[in-house]
Amino acid sequence: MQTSSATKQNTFAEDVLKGLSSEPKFLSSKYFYDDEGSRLFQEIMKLPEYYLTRAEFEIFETRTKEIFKAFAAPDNSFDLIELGAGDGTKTAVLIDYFLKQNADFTYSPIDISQEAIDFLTEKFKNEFPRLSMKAKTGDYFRILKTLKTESNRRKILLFLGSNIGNFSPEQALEFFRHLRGVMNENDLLFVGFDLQKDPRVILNAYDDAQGVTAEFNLNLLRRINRELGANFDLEKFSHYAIYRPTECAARSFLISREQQSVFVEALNQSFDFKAWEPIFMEISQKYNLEMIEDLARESGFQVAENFFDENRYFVDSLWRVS
Ligand code: AVI
Repeated sequence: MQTSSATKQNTFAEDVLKGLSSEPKFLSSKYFYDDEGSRLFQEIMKLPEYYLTRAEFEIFETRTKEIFKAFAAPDNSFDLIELGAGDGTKTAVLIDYFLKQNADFTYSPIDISQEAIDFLTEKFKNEFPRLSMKAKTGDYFRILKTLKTESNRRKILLFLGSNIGNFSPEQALEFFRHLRGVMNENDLLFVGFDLQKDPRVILNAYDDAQGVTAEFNLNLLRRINRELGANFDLEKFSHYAIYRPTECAARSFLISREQQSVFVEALNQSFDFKAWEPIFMEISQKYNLEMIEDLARESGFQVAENFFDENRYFVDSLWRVS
């Protein structure tokens, strides 16, 4: 029988095969986050151009009281469930305040990465010894299905950091519909959306002067080299980002700087690149309030309240089931 890590590796290989055999070529940004990719993303979040994390942090710091009020009604008791928890820095602001209010709540971070969950559990155990925490690793929907019947308290699902932006609008709709299916009538969903703004500000966030975002993209080729035995020469690819205001979407590509062939041992196959051929790497969809309302309605929700930063760069949108 296959181990689960061998299965994961097969899925990775299959996805690479599918992406590099397509026209135009693509690779899935969900594979960005190996150890080095996660480290590079931490660096991105500190870049002067990458406003998203700071904007959402500002919302959490300045609107804590109102967020708490919206979460805790009617009886101060709820289960907080964070999808794709990462390092939990933003959530820590809320947890700290909720504990000080003596709210009766549990915190369940869910992540596909066991490493991320172990790190977060250790960190929060030290930071918040009074916190009742039930971390889970694995598929969001499978875990949420079990949580649906495990407790009859109000559940508040957090999906922060504009993670939804890495889905196409169609995938986002499907994701929210699926979430709706595992939620009860009184549950809430709290989602971080990056908003439309000056296109130059958005483009710079995905094309930083220090080249960290370029490294972040190129690192996926490095990962394919290491894990699937490929021979990508990173010098022969360069990062290129665009923002299309008509679609409200930033997109990242790696461009083959010359005609070349790359061999992937795990697939026992070569892939040909023409000079200047792109590999589509990532979408970062931006939203306006109308798009958010439509998305909520079409997936069975209703916007209850929006929390903005001062620049209105970002919104954390609280949805109730409709
Ligand atoms: C994780 N995600 C919300 C980031 C974004 O802004 O789309 C990933 C990222 N890609 C390049 N920079 C940051």
